[in-house]
Amino acid sequence: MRTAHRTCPICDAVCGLRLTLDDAGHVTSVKGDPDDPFSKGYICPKGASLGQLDEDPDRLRVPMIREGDHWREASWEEAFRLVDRGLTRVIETYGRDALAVYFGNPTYHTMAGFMYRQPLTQALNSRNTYSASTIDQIPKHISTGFMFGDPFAIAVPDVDRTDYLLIIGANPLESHGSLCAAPDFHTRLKGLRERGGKVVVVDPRRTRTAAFADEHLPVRPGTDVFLLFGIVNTLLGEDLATVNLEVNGLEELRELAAEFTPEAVERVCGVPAGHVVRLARELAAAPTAAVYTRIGTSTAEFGTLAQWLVDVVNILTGNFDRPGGVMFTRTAALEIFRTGQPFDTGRWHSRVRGLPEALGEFPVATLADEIETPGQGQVRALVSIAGNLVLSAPNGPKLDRVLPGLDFMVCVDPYLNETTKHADVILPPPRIMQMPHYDFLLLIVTVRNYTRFSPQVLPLGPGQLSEAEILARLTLIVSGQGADADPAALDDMILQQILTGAVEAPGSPFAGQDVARLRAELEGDSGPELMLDAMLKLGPYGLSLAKLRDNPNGIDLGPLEPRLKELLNTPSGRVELAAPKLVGDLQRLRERFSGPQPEILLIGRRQLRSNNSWLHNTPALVGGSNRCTLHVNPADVARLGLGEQALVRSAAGEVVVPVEPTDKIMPGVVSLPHGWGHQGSTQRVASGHAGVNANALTDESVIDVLSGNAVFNGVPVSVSPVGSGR
Ligand SMILES: Nc1nc2c(c(=O)[nH]1)N[C@H]1C(S)=C(S)[C@@H](COP(=O)(O)OP(=O)(O)OC[C@H]3O[C@@H](n4cnc5c(=O)[nH]c(N)nc54)[C@H](O)[C@@H]3O)O[C@H]1N2
Ligand SMILES: Nc1nc2c(c(=O)[nH]1)N[C@H]1C(S)=C(S)[C@@H](COP(=O)(O)OP(=O)(O)OC[C@H]3O[C@@H](n4cnc5c(=O)[nH]c(N)nc54)[C@H](O)[C@@H]3O)O[C@H]1N2
Ligand code: SF4
Ligand SMILES: [Mo]
Repeated sequence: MRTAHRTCPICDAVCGLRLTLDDAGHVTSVKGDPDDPFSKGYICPKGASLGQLDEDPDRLRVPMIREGDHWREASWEEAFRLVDRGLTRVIETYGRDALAVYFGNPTYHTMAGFMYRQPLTQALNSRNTYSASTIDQIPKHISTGFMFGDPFAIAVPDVDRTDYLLIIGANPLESHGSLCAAPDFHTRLKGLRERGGKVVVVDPRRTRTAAFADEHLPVRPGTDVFLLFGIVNTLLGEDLATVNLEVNGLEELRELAAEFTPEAVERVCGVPAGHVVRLARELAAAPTAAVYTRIGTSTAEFGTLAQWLVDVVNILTGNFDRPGGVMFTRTAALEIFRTGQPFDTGRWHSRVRGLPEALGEFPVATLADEIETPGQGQVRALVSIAGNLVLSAPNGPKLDRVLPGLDFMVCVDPYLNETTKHADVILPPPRIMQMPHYDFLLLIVTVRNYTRFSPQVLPLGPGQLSEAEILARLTLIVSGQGADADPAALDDMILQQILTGAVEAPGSPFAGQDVARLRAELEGDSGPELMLDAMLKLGPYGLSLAKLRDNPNGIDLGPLEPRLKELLNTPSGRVELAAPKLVGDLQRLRERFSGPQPEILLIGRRQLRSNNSWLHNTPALVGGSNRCTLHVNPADVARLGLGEQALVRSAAGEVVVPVEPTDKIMPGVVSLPHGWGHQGSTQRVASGHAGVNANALTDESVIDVLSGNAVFNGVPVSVSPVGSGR
């Protein structure tokens, strides 16, 4: 028996875990790590199932090659040769834009997913680059890009010190927080209330978070922008604003907000005018306050405007970049993602729908169009890394239909599932216990400065490849170096780039140092570990991989501190409250809400024991309360005459789904969780709990125009009893 320490790789909470393993390498127990200064022993049912997940008998252990409907196991050599032939032929015949890449959510949680993303994208040099960002948080990058000149200037609520937390469209007691890494959100919110603070939740559903809060305000899906404008209108109209940053556009904002009186916004969003006014007054009066929002407002038709106004309210109440308000994390690893370049979107546009690029990517909502529509630049091949787009993308079934038309598809994924079944080759990463772990991305949004590295718990078996090596070899293949090129050479190039960047950066404490000497001092057992060591040594705390190894429970680096001045990168040097592209989207907002509104709107929900599309094969995580059902208010059940099952129809498609009547959801709104609809996968447990694909209803033709983000919340649907009216 032995004990190992490991950060949980599943969700954004980055909990520290303490594992017990037997001599054969089986995980016999998973507990929260009481000595982790950040998560302090917290664990949820998903983390507790990490052992089962890790040893899932349905996980792929070796590369798989598809021949027609038949799959066979293959050696890595054969698999990479085939990938090289398939991808190279497409590039040589049709050009680089014919090869698309998708980086799915788990790439945000692995070291390899972070470290090879840019090299792979650069080597690919295709406009058809896609990631989970455009079915998730891209509106936040765009709004902060325009406001602060830095698309990564994502401020997190200072949950542990604030006196007032307004949560709009997030359910951290079940999602465990996102763009706000805070293990054990529940205890943190309890602490907030115990110190006399207040928590208010705006959500069409009375979620676990809403039920815990002091106050829950139901809102009509997709209309949070109105609520937020009503708050801005009150703050400015009642002279409650205390702006303590250098800003541009305050007067323009005042003019823009003028039409959104509390009475006017009430008519659209359904939150009574009196409450809108009171929220504004409470936010302004609280000693400190923070407004926090996530998926409920981000994957919505006006996602970018909503993210913008959340920061605006935090600025107008004097809470931006100050303790107790919203602040920026200072990460231990050098922030190589901050480019210092001026920010804009639309440097190029997608071929079929003419959608603007954002952060170098096109929206996932148009990937199927680019595959399906013939012509110069048509996508003919796809590299999908940790993605299950048939279940995750808007109108996923459309991808299910068009993926078989590709000339070649390769997936890096541990499962043969709804999406990877279309691949020609699947390259499986090793077991979770065989991967070292560092959260390059999630640690940039922690509510305290914190760091933790987990070495691999078990070594790779003979002939097994690390995910780093898989991605490195893919990178070498798309750069034209073939299936046998040496991944170590790529790692050296990446290291060289990191070190040279730091040495050449203006004002860097490493300016002028000798890159070869810095390189010689690096330590680590793999490319990504050497890269981490470099980034820690070049980072603001002067840490190292060795230091992190000596502190397996993680290191607390102190509370967040103001740092906007350092990040602000607008041409004016000021915060832009009324950036032209943001303001330009207001006309679309007015038009969208001037006519009659749909009678029933579909929204999503996250479930405590699910994680997007990939945990349903773990027996402990399915069944009981974790089912794919449609939440419907009892008044709607009666009005629509629903029985046990309902037919839900949208412009994109239809599903038949079990009805779960609950007064936790407001009338006129129904909710279906995503990540279900398990079909054609070899995941035996998941197939027995199939559920339906929520994204058979979401419409890829409707997007948040500024960011291209998918719209999962506020989808117009009709709901009818099964067996009638078909
Ligand atoms: N209707 C609706 N749709 C949604 C959402 C919603 O709220 N409503 N939410 C959206 C959001 S926020 C997100 S982030 C996306 C997520 O959607 P995706 O990007 O598709 O991500 P996941 O479903 O989390 O996992 C995708 C794949 O990663 C594989 N995987 C797991 N671990 C690893 C690993 O270590 N390495 C590799 N290579 N693969 C791994 C899994 O087997 C799975 O096939 O879904 C989006 N879709
Ligand atoms: N257990 C679990 N945890 C997860 C995940 C998971 O699948 N399961 N996924 C992870 C991922 S990829 C992400 S991005 C995060 C997301 O983290 P969260 O955003 O906290 O997760 P959701 O449960 O989607 O919360 C969105 C809330 O918005 C509400 N909502 C829907 N439409 C609207 C609207 O128009 N306005 C308002 N105000 N609210 C609305 C929904 O009812 C829901 O309660 O969670 C992460 N953590
Ligand atoms: S809350 Fe998230 S990080 Fe923590 S144990 Fe659960 S799944 Fe893992
Ligand atoms: Mo996400």
